[in-house]
Amino acid sequence: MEKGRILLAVTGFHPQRWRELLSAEREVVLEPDGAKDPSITYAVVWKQKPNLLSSLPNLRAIFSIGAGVDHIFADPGLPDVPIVKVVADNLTQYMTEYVVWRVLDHHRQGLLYRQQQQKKIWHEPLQRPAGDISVGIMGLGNLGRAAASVLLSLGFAVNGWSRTERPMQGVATYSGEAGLIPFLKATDILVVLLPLTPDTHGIINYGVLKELRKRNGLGGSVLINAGRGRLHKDADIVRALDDGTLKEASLDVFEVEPLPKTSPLWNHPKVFVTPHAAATSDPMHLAPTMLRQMDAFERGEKLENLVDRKAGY
Ligand code: NDP
Ligand code: OXD
Repeated sequence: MEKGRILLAVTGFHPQRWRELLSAEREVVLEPDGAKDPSITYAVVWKQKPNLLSSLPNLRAIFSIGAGVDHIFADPGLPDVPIVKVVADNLTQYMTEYVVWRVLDHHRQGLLYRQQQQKKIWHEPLQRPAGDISVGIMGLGNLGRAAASVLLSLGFAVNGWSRTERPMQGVATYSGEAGLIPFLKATDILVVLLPLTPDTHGIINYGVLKELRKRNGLGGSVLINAGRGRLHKDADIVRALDDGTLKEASLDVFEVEPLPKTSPLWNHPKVFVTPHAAATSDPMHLAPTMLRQMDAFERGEKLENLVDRKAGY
């Protein structure tokens, strides 16, 4: 089979590096030049323009530049071809670092120490051991499981919640709607690593935050969201922080990105903001895997890391 051409269709950043790396082995056409081009068989995308992919008559597969694929499903004219998501050690490592960094900062009272330092206060607060704290990971998939195993090795108690039952050694696992409340009630630090789907949209609301365990060694419950912003409601988080339902939050993702300058989250004293930077898709690591998959597909082999279109992730 002839080597198919690639349409590179991204918004929000310049895809130069992706273009260089993919063109090492295949012809790459930059959107918008490729519309209706019959020689294009693959699309490599991040937030592609709506109805663009449906204009390609011979498209055979879509490759997401991220682990999340909600940006692809946002296209009303999405063609019915296989979608491949990112599963890569390099991305998983970044996310594990982010989760462990934020969990440790909340657990080791980083916010209090930063405040004390500003006021030149020399005071050692009571510090509980990690084993007194339970971290609940919402979304026990590729990223959630990797973070869970490092948190376990640090001595935290770890809970996990998934759509289907996902047993994991050392982790108390819960699943589905019936498992959600028991999972929350056993959780001090909630780490959200869910995909955004019609089922998970807005799932982290005020009512859910109310269910978290509050009488714990942390002095309150904590939210860390590195999944997607539209899993939560920004206003519900502010409300929960202001009335003490939440002690602190680390947010990497927001309902609207970039986070509008008018958002109260920017200046909230209990919030730590990062600009959707928890785990970056590094083309140096990901482009070669995509090229390898395209070659294998053309030899008649199956694509790996396929998205389940019905589940939406
Ligand atoms: P996976 O597909 O491997 O895992 C998703 C997990 O979420 C699975 O455990 C799945 O359950 C669970 N899940 C999905 N829907 C539901 C539901 N309705 N109820 C309960 N659990 C549910 O994804 P990854 O771990 O690779 O990535 C997770 C998300 O992280 C991405 O979709 C993306 O949004 C986000 N992300 C954010 C980044 C950032 O920089 N902030 C970087 C990379 C990813 P089950 O196991 O039963 O299928
Ligand atoms: C991803 C992301 O989904 O970076 O990979 O958000």
